[in-house]
Amino acid sequence: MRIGITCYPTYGGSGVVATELGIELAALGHEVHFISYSQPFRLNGRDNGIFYHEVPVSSYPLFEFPPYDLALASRMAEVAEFYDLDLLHVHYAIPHSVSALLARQMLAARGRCLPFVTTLHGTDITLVGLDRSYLPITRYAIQESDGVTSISSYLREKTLEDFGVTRPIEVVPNFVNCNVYVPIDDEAKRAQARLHLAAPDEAILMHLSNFRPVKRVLDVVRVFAKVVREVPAKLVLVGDGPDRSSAEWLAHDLGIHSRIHFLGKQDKVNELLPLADLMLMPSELESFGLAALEAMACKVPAIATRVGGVPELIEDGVTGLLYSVGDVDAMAAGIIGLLKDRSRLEAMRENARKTAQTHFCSSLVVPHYVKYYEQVLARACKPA
Ligand code: GMT
Repeated sequence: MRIGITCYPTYGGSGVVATELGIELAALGHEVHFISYSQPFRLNGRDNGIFYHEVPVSSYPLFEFPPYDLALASRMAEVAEFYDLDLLHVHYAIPHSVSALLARQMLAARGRCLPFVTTLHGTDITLVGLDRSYLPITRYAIQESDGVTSISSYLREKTLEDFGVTRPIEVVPNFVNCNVYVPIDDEAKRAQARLHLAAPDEAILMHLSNFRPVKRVLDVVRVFAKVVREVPAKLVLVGDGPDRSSAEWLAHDLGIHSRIHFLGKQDKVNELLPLADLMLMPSELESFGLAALEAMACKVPAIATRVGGVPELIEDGVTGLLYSVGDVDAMAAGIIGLLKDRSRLEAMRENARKTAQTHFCSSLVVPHYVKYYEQVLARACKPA
């Protein structure tokens, strides 16, 4: 198949999923065309079968807000025509599904079928999509999509309830490449690799996000401040975003700044995650929680909040621990308990990897997308 993929190319879970999907599809022999305003950050431009098409957005003095969604629709239609695309797959409904809808109409007027699949990721439904200024158009574009997938059952239910769409929504969970996200099973090697982050007797707690308020990075720092009173540990914060400076201030105020590594944005998170003992994900809301899955594949259980689609990924007490949002005391107590009970932690580490392998490996999930594309194509492009 020749598939056009559109996503937000910057740091963010939906862009990561879209990019990894493109890479996996190309590895299966499909031709993948990314169409976006800049190259998705996990693409290195060298993969066979992957092409990138930039969307130029002209700015005129008259345009206080340059219409990216229109430029995107034009580019989608052009790329579909020039490269004979079979379908478009857009990640994050706003505005990508609207642009895809326009591209489909433009090509239909020329007698060409170009169906599109919309994958819902989270705040496109739970936050942005419910903003009155975006709701009607988002609902319309979801309803008009030739196929709609969501990354968790939670998000499907939320979309059906809040948007009242009647189109069936297929749940295709997020995935991880279980051959790239791997634990370091050689203990001596792992111990050696951890040394640049922590002393041998220190635990390593990790957090990975785009540091937006929804991630509650300040809770990560507060939890760590309590943990470190009881157990020698270091905190490694991976990522950057609006709440980074507040987190740095808080770390200073709590007197724990020297125990925290603020690493900023990192490309190869698969090399960092296996060094951690635990991942912290105390988010206000997660429709899935991709960072936790990536950690689990590396045998790192997550301490997370019982929100959105997280319980579909993490089984409380088995593959991680789940708490109420903001319950810093309980999270800290749970972490301290686990770090002091090495055999329980070890069992949880094994379970986390096993869950990733049995339910969320790209080798299992990507064929689900391919099958879904085939169904959509058969339905949408029937010969007259
Ligand atoms: O909604 C967002 O935070 C944006 C979105 C993104 O593009 O980063 O994240 C969502 O999609 C991720 C990938 O599917 C999920 O793992 C996140 O749980 C989800 N975020 C939220 O629901 C808050």
